[in-house]
Amino acid sequence: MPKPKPNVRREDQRLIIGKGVFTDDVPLPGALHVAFVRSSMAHGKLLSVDVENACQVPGVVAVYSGADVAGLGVLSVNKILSQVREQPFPILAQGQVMAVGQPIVAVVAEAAKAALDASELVVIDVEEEQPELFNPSAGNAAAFEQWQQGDVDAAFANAAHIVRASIQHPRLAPSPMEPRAIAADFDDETDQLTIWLASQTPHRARTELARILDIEEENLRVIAPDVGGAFGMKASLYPEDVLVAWASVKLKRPVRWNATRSEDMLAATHGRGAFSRGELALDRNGKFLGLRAEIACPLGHWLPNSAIIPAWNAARILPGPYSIETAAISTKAFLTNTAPVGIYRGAGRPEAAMLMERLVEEAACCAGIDPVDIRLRNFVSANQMPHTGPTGTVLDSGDYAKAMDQLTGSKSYQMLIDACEDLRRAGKTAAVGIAAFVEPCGKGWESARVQVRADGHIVAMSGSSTQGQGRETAYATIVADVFEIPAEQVTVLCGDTETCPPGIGALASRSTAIGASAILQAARQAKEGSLSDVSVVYEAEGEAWGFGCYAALVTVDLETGQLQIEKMLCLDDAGTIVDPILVEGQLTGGIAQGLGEALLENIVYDDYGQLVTGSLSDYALPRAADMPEIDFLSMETPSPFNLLGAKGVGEAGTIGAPVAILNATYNALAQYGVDALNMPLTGEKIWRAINAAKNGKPGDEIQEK
Ligand code: SMO
Repeated sequence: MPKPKPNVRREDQRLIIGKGVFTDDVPLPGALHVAFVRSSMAHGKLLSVDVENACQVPGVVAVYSGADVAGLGVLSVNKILSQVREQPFPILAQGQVMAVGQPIVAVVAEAAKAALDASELVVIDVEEEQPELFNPSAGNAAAFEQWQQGDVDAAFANAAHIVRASIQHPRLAPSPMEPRAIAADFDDETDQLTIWLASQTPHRARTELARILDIEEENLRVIAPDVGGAFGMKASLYPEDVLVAWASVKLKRPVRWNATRSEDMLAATHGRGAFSRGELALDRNGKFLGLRAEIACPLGHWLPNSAIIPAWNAARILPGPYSIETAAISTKAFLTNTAPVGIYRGAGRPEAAMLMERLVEEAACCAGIDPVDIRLRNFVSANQMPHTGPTGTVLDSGDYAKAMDQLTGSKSYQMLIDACEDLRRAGKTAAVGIAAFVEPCGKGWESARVQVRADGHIVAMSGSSTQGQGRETAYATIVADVFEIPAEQVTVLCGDTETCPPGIGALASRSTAIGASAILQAARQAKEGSLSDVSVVYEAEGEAWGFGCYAALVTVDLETGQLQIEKMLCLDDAGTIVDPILVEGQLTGGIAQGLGEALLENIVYDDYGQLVTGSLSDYALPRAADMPEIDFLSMETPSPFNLLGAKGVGEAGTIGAPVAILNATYNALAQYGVDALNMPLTGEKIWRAINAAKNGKPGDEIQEK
C-alpha cells in the first residue's frame, strides 16, 4: 500500500497530563479491597492457617483460604511444545506452599488499610522443605521438544572448525510502570460481572474467567482501560485476578486489588533466566555446516498461559537469519520453587539471538574471518525466501545481506568506527560489536470492525488491545489513509469485550502485522463496498519475520570494570512501516530494556528460594541517563504473509541490543584474555573477569541457578 502519513501520537496528551484512566482510576463506589497473605517460604507443608484474629479487625468482610476456592476451574496453559506436563495450581495454597510470594489467604475489607492490617494477623504454619531451584541438567523437565534435520554428526566430523558458546541469561522482572491491577463489579440484578483489568488479552481473560468461575461468557465483560505497560507480564491471567473476580460474585459487591511493586517482584511473571549452549561446525571458508543447541528454561512454581513460549521461541528461532540445513536443537523447561516465569518482551527471541550471535562471533575469530564478512557468507539470501529452517519455521521475506551492507556502508557506521579509533588513541579500552537477528511476530488472526457514521466520522474497533504503544494512532492512520480523510475524523476503540470484536491481544509483536491488517481490510471493504458497517476476521498467511543488525560502541574502565555504551547504531527491517515515530519509540524502549538485561537487571534467589532482589533498590532498572545516543537506519521489505506487509518491531531492541553490547564487550576485553562473561555486565563482574584473566584463572563462572 502507498505510504500513510504519520500522525503525532494521539494518546500522549491525555496520558502526560494525568487524564489517563487506569484500572485503579475506575470509580467503583463501595468497592471492597483485597490484601493477600503470601508464603514466606519457598517450599513446605502447609500445616495450619489461622484467620481468627484477622476476621475480628473492623471493616473486614471476608477472609478466604485454599479450601474456599478449591472448587474453581484451573488456569490454562498454552501447550506449544509437544511434551508438557501440566501442574495443577490452586488459586490459594492448599496443603503445601510452592514459592515465596504464593498467595495463601485473601482478606477482603471495606478499605485497603483494614485489609492490610488484618492480613498481618493471619498466622500460618509451614513445615519447611528443600526448594527445587533451576538446574538445567536435571532430568525432570516439565516441557520438552527436539528438532533434528540432516546428518549432524557427519557435519561436525567434516568441520574445519567447531566453536562453542554457553549463555546464562539473567532472570528479569518486566517492571511495567503500572503494577498488576483488577477491579470487579458483579451486578446481582442482572448477573453481569464487569472486570477492569490491566491486561494485554482482554478477550482471553473473559474466556478463561468465564470457564474458571463457571459463568456464561455473555455475562462477563472485560475491559482493559489504559494499561501502563505490560511487556508480556500482563498477557496471562493470575490467581489473584481469579480471586478478585470470584469474591465480587460471591459477596455481590465491587472488589478491587492493586499489586504493590514488591508484590509484582515476588509473584508476577519474570522473564528470561534461560541457560543455553551450542556448538557450530564450519568449513575453512567460514560456511556454517551444522548446529547443535540445547536450551533450558526455568518455569517457576505454576504455569501461566504463556509460560512455555520462551522455551519454544529460544529453540525454534535458531539458527536465526542464517542458512543452516543440518541441526539438532532441543529445549526443556523446569518447574522451580520460585515466582512463575513467562513471556517478557522478546520471549525467547533474545535467547535465540544471543546464542547464535555468540557462536558466530566465535566462528569469525576461530576462522580468522571478519565478523561482518562471516555473517554475509551465511545469511539466508533474498532469493531463498520464503525459507524453511531446520525447526520448521518459515522466514517470509528479507534481504539480510543488503541490510548488513546498508548498515556497514552508512556514514553512521563509519563514524562509529572512527569514534572507536579516537577513543583508543586517547588510551581508552574501546570496541565495536555487531549482531544480526530475526524477530518473528505472532501468527493467527485478529478481527476488526469499521463503522462509517452519517456525518462521515469513522469508528474503527479492534479485537487487539493497547498498553501505551500508540496502537490507536497507528490504526487511525491506516483508516484515515484508506478514506483519504484527516486522522482526527477516526475514533479507535479497543480493549473492551463488549464494544470490540474478539481478538487475541497485544503480544508477540502481532498488533500491527495482524491487528492492523484486519483494520486495513475492514476499512477497504467499507470504502470500496460503500458499506457503513463492516466486520472482518483476518488471518495472516504465516509469521512475518523482522530483521535487524545492530552495532554498539563500548568502553571499559579497566580500573573499575565500568562498562559504558558510547553509541548504538541500529538497522531494522520491520516490513511496511505505518508510522516511523511509533517505530522509533518501540525501538528506543526495547533498546532500553535490552540494555537493562545487558548491564543492570538481575533477579536473584538464594539457596532457600528467598527473593533477594525484592524491590527497585536491589533490582536496577536502566534510567534515561544510562541510554546511549542511538542512530536508526531502516529498510522496508514488505511481508508477503499479511495484507499490510508489516512485520514486528516491538521486541527488536531487546533482541539486538544485549548481544551487540556483549559482543562489543568481548571484543574490548579479548586483549586481556577475558573469554567468559555473563550478563548483567556490572562493573564488579567485569573487574573480576579482568583480574581473574590476569591471574590466569577462569573468568566469571556460569551460574546455573
Ligand atoms: S513478551 Mo510479548 O507481550 O509477547
